[in-house]
Amino acid sequence: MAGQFPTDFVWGVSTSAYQIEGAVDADGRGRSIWDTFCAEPNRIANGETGETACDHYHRYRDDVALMADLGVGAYRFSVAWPRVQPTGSGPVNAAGLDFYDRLVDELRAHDIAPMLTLYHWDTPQPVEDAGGWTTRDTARRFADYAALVADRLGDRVAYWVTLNEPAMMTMLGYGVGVHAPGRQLLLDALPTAHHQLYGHGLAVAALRAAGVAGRIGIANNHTPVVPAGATPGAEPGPADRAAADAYDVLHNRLFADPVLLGRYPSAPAGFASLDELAADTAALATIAAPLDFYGVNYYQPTRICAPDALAAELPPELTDSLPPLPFGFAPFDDSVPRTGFGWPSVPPGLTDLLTGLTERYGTRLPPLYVTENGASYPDEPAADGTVADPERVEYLTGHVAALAAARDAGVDVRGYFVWSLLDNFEWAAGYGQRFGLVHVDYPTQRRTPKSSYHWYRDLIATDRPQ
Ligand code: GBH
Repeated sequence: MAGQFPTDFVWGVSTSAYQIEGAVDADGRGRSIWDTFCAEPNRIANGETGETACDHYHRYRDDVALMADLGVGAYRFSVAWPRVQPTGSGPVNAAGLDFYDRLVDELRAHDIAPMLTLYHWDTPQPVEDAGGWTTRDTARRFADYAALVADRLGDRVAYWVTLNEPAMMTMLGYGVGVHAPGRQLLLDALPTAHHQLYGHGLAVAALRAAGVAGRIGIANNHTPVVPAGATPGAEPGPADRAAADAYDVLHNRLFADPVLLGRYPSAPAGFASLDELAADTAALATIAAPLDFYGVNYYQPTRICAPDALAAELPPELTDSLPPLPFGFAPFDDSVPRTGFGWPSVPPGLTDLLTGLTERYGTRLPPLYVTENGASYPDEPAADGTVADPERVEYLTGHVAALAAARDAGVDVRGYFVWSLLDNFEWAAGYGQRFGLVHVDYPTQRRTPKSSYHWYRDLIATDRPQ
């Protein structure tokens, strides 16, 4: 399998700050919207929080050692904005940035290329209090923060990722409110997408102005959208196709077109405010700044039907209380394997996604990296202390094969990052969903590599000149 990949193909693992670091009060860190959200009742499964998480802030050397033993060529992590600027503006908190300085040096000492994500959803609370991504000013603040990080780490970071999944921040954070900051603006959340994308463009300009040595990109999550009838086996009709097109705009093209083409997709019915965003051509010119790579997070395809069908992705209390969206989520056939979250495992979706992006964006598409792919399962240690996760091995094996198929089809994809190195704080699901190649026993913080870790190590080793 790995023989199909060139020797300079980058095998990596991904994490994010709030999901692993803990140490929320250390060294002058300010509060983020996730600290606030987790403290509210009924937001997170079992009332869990990222207060301790994997205690990576104190155990990062152990975690880098795990990566070195795994043999990865790169590590994608995120910087917590509230560690760098505790109130989201003003001078740098040097003690907070020191942590990432130590981490980057530790990685480089082990020949692991740092891929640094500037923003993985942990907005400083004072920035949210001033409007968060509903205001354009947040984009400027984000670029100021980017410049502070570039100033300190610009000589040593190999890859810069501006934003992680602005689609999820828009839909889950501001649209339906199952993530921080917990707003329920529905399609009125579209301006938050525009402001994030503008922040991305301004941050790219700030990184270029700082003369950072590394390559610059973004990590968008994409899902191939499949028009479907509302019941398994039913053929999709015209209303289902229109709904699927609307969802494809909302989830995929709304975030990729401005970045790669400098324009918004044409607005489907119900997306009136998209036309206003499209008129902001000055911002679009900034948003379309040329990138050195394009990061893609892939988990699964989505089957979309006309809006009268069950909105399977949302909890019932939300679907009951909100006005209807212009699409519905159709179920997958029972024969499709599910991850612990219940998400379908569909490896060919990754091939379809990568070839689809290549076709749609053509020469405007920079080299691709799969910046996240992975699955959760309820992994627990056996009596002898080992952790076997054959389902994750199967999920990853299928997706690496799908990646090879995309390369065979001519896709320029240069790296693949497993989500995640460690079991960690899985947002609204708390600690119940385990995505790691390494099991974390939270009470003791003991790390135990799972069988998938050994599988990945073998894959990487066979791809390396001995
Ligand atoms: C990523 O988001 C995040 O970047 C990361 O922080 C997170 O830990 C990781 O994925 C795992 O969740 O099958 O219809 O229920 C991924 C966004 C949104 C992808 C929900 C899967 C499930 C749709 N995810 N989606 S459904």
